[in-house]
Amino acid sequence: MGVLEKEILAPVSGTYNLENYEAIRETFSWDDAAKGLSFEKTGKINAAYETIDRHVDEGYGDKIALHYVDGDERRILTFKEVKEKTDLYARVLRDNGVRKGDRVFVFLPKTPECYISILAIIKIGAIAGPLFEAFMEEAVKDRINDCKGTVLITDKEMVKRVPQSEIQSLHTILDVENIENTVYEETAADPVEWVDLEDGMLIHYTSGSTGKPKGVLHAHRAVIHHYVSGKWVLDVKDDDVYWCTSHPGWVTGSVYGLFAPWLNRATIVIQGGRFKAENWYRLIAELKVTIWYSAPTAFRMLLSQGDILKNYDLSSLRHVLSVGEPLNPEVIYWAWEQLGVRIHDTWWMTETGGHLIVNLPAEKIKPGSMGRPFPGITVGILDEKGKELPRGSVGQLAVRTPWPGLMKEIWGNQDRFDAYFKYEGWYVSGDLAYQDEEDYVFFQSRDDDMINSAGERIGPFEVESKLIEHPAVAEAGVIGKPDPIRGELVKAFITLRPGFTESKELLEEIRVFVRNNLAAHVAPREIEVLEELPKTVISGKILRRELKEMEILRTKKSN
Ligand code: 6R9
Repeated sequence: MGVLEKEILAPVSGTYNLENYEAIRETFSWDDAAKGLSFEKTGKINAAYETIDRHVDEGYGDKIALHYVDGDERRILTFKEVKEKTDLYARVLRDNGVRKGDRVFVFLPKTPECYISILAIIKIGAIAGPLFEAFMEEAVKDRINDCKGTVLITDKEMVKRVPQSEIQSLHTILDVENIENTVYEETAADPVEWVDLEDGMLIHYTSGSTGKPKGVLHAHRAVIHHYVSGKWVLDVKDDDVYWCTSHPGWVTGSVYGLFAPWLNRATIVIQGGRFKAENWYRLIAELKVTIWYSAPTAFRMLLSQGDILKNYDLSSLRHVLSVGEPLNPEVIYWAWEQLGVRIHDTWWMTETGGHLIVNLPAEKIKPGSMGRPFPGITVGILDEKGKELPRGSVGQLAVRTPWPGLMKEIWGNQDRFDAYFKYEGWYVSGDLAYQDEEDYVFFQSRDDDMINSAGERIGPFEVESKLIEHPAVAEAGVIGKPDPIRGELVKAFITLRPGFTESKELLEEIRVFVRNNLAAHVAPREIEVLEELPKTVISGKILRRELKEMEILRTKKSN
């Protein structure tokens, strides 16, 4: 089953925020865990206040909140400066008619303004919808339309990908540059809107295996989960420099790129631009990054670049974490040998709002395992009837409800929400896994057709729908093809409409069509033309699973 007993890595000696996992599991309560947050004392909550303003009120206004790095550009903002900027943005939003509960989207590259916009929206009680920077028109439109977003914050470049005339609810588009140039009286009122723990704050769209992406809504209470997991799993301390490599359009980039580290008063790094191994290593060396959160696909790319890491002083790194897809043991061993650090895998989902299965820094790691349940979390491996299976058996990975980060709803779709809770008292993840005698959980696969390419969850349905909009494509079946670097890559099988013949140019044209209309990262890297697609007899559903098996069989033969 892949558990190699000799491959167990002991913790690196040091002092960690959580030293004794077994003891805390006995005594844990979310109420106790939330004690460092201010709403525990004041009874008033606002997630943006807790994340930034609280530190200013507690006397840490001059601490560096962020380092921004893009090419040769460098910027530093203190907590006080971030607070003042979120106040400014919040006032501009109010003046543009934004009220509590409204959905406001952010479509910006990874810049301080992107983070500040998200916080400003939440500060006035509205719901922030961060969009991934690579989205094209269609993806932007579908998401804003779904929850009837009214205002969008973007910039002069990205606004070109916003088809405003096709988004009826959207009454205002704000350019960050104009927001930055707005001036208010110094005496302007504090824009914080105090809300309930249950009020919505953040909506992230995530792919399902059928239908359009779902809008996963999180409530202000999620910051309790963000705060505690930031303290124990990220192990943030006051002198840390923390870098999460994701864009806030992905839940990792918002929860563990923004909320969790800042709730724990970390100095964070925001890095713009594309992935390049040299730049990443240079950044760690230059800013002396101590905590680094990234994804297996990035680690695999770094690994494949070989020795260049020897040119950089990476000795500042003390704690490294991974999320998004299975973390290959080879990668853990590479990091251990080359960087002298363990990589701590973490498992969670957009819907769970925060870490559920983790490797804590003071505990041993079993390469191949995602770790153990976070304190306060109970994992179950269930059969098809929802009955718990014994240790070692593979089944549906489920978690006892509730916990503070758990989503509040799927926007406008009760049925899709209820599907996660089909067994009384459990949240069913859609992943298959097993758990060993020491509680470590081992991921096996998704239970559906979802594709996981470079840590991005891609719904085959959305890609298929786009493919068949191309005049040459009759039908399409999209799968994840196993790939050593990306985990999976998007592969499309298509049939052609009469009158079209297969050619390299045509396939490239189809690929570019998806890229330009949906998003670059979902465009199939491979397209193969078939005479017909395998289908279920009764419902005529395209059998993606069969396509996948065929592909895997072929790959095996050719190796
Ligand atoms: C945070 C995030 C969730 C799905 C999840 C699972 C996969 C996440 C993983 C992992 C293996 C890990 N996944 N962490 N698979 N090991 N440590 O990734 O959210 O984009 O919603 O994806 O990602 O399949 O169900 P999201």
